[in-house]
Amino acid sequence: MYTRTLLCLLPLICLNGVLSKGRVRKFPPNFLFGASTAAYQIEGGWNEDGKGQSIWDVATHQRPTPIKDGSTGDIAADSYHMYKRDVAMMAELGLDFYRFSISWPRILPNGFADKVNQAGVDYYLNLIEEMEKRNITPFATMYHWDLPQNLQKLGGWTNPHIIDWFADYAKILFDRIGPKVKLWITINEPKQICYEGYGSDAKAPFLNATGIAEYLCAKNVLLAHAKAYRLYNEHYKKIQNGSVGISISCTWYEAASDSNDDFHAAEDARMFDWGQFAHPIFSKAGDFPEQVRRNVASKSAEQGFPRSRLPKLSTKDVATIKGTSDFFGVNTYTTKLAYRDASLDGMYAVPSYMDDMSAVLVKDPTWPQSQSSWLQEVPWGFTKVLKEIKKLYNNPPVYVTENGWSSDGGLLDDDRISYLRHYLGALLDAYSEGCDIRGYTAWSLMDNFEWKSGYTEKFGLYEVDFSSPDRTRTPRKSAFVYKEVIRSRKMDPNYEPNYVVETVEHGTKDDDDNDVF
Ligand code: GBH
Repeated sequence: MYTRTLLCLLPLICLNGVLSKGRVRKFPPNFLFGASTAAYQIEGGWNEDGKGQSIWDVATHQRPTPIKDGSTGDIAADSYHMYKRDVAMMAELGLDFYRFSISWPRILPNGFADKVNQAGVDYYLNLIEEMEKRNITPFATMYHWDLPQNLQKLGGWTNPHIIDWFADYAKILFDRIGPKVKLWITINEPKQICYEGYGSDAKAPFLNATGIAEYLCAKNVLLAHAKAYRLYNEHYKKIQNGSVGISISCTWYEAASDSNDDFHAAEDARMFDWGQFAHPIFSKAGDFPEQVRRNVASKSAEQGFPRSRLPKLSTKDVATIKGTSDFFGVNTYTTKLAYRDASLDGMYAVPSYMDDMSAVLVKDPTWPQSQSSWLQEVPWGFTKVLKEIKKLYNNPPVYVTENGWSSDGGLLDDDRISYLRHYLGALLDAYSEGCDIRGYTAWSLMDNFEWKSGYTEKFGLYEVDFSSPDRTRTPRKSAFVYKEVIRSRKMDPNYEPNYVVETVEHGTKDDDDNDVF
């Protein structure tokens, strides 16, 4: 007591004390805050009102199940019925925008554009209308992984015809939903679609044809994105006046040592992970990054393939893809260390994407660990991702379209609060170094179906009670912290909400629409 009083007589030290967790920092004027979800992860209503089956409906119904807890997204958070509650939550948080995705097979049950399911279109129009009442801007993603099964039968993203199928789907969205949407994302995370879905078995359709399928997919995804972008630009932009972009998952890979080899391992890892998709769209030269073209070509030759397993982008393809994004949507969560180790030759299958990259990727055990094995809190890696995008791609406008933390549940989520504060601080660091960052999106508005992990990893600002028939939603402590950031347009690391778990639980259980804020 005595010591503290004494120290506070010295203004400088006293100030240091007050700022022990860092200083209050302001967000730039016009900076936007949002939260994100994806259709399959929250909607449920998997076979209602004419919806067709997606590759995730098929995957989760497979026996034996590929899903960790044997669960499905049949009901999920039931947002197909609970969307009014979802919008009330957005309003409680004070969100500027909400990023959601549209289910392709809900709009086009067979994947093709011959038959439009009006009930599916109406669901999204109703959601948007509800958001309009609360002044929340819709930020719509056309594709977040729930491919119509009918198209998967034909090879899905490995079939070049999907470029037209996707553009047909985009046209229907622009025609029917476009008048209400000013912010579009064509595709969420091409690398995860291609590598996790086709190159490995981490995501549906579990094709697991590495070294081949992810590269076929990459070319098709890029051309499909570009075709949708150009369609909007040529036929809709003048009337609808919106922006169209793409969301790319960008993990930071840091060299494990200052050796030259590790420097190149980290660079190759970044180029394989996100440069593969960012370069063709955002770089001045276009095309796949040199590191990716070179590595896959030389490995393919060594392995006796008559040509590179990475399909060529023709001069026309390069021109078609280049410049097709009004902003860079960055999904980013974590950082890994990368190194080279020749003695580990043979640790990866041949041929494979990982062998082509030839980097060893590891976690640092000292970094805080979330409930998801791959996700650790490394805020400086976030700053580095944003600065690298500025450097490589001439400082494009950036929306951080996903960022968040997983826990194993519970309402008192101080680990998520710490992550949120540190990542917002890291974002402001990048901003102060000149990065053109326009907005931030928390993943996720609420707990949801975390793909192969089922319901075992909770990312929500709101907890969802998956055992209750009405899927009761309750704000976690982090929701109040985020709400204060949005209200004040400041990040105050010392802000502590007055959060009492019992009261909150009681309040929302009694009345669904109870505004607990
Ligand atoms: C996002 O992807 C998705 O868009 C979203 O649907 C999802 O719910 C959210 O993240 C949370 O997972 O280190 O080899 O184990 C995040 C993309 C997924 C990329 C996990 C890295 C780990 C690969 N990340 N992945 S590995």
